[in-house]
Amino acid sequence: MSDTPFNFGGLPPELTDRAKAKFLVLPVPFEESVSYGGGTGKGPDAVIEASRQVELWDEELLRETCDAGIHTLPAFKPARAKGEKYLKLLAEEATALAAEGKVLVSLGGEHSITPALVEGVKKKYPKLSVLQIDAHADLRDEYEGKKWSHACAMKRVIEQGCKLAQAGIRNFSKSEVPFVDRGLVATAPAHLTRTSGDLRKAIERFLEHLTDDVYITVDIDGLDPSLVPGTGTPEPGGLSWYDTLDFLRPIFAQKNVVAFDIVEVAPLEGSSVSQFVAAKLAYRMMGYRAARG
Ligand SMILES: [Mn+2]
Repeated sequence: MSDTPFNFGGLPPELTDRAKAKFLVLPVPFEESVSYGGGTGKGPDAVIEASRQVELWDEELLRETCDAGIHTLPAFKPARAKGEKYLKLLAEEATALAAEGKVLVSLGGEHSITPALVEGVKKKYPKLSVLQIDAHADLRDEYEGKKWSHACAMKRVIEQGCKLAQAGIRNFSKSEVPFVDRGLVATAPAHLTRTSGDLRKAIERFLEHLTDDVYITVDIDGLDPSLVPGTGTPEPGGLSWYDTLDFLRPIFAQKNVVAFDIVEVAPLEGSSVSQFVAAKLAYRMMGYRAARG
C-alpha cells in the first residue's frame, strides 16, 4: 500500500479537494497532561495510517462515504507552543476552520483538546451542545494542578455554557459527583445501559437534552478495552462496537452534527486494532453525517 496517499482514507486527489470536501480532518497530536499510559501524541498518524486500510464501501450505509470529499489537513503543530498556549491557538484554528462551514473531524491527541475545539466551533454555532462517549466523566475542576488536564475536559466544556450528554461513563471521582447528571449534564453510566431498552431510553433523554447543533467527542476509552486496548486508561465494562453505533446513529439522524473528534488513541507496539477501530468509527461517523445531507 506504499502508493496509497497518506491522507484519511488513502484517497486520490479528486476526492480530497479542499474546496469541494464535506469533511476536514485535523490531526491534533497533543500529549502533555497524560496521567497514566502515554502515546496519544502518536494517535493521529496511526489512525490516518489505519484509515488507508478501511474499506471505502460502508457495509451498513451501502455507499462510499468518501464521495462527499474528505480533506486531511497538516497536523496542528504551532512552533514553540505548549500547554495552554497550544490550546489557545487550537481554539483560534478551530474558529477559522468552522467558519468554512464544513464538518470538522479532529483526531487526538489527549482529551484536553476538546474544550479548545468546542470553543472554536461554538463561535459559528452559539447554541452548540456536546455528546461525549468516554469511560471517564472528565468533570474534575483540576487535576495534578492543571485546569486544562484531560481529566477536566468536560468541566471546561460546561463552563462554556454547553449542555452535555455523556455515555459509556464508568469512572467517577467523588469531586465530580455534584456535576454528574445535574444542571447542564445528562449522564448515562455504562452499567445502566447494558440492555437495548435502557440504551434506547438514554438516547431519548439525550435527544431531548441536546440542542440542534451538536459536537460529538469520542474518547476511545469509552469503548471496551477488549476492542481498543491502545488507550491511556483502559477501563473494563465499556461500550461494544454496536452499542457505540446505537448511541451515535440517532444523534446524527436527528441533530445537526457540526463537528466531532476521536481522542486518546495510544497505539500499541505490534497491534493495529485500536487505531483501526478508531479509523473505522471516524469513517462511519462521516457516513452518518453525509447521509443527512
Ligand atoms: Mn476523556
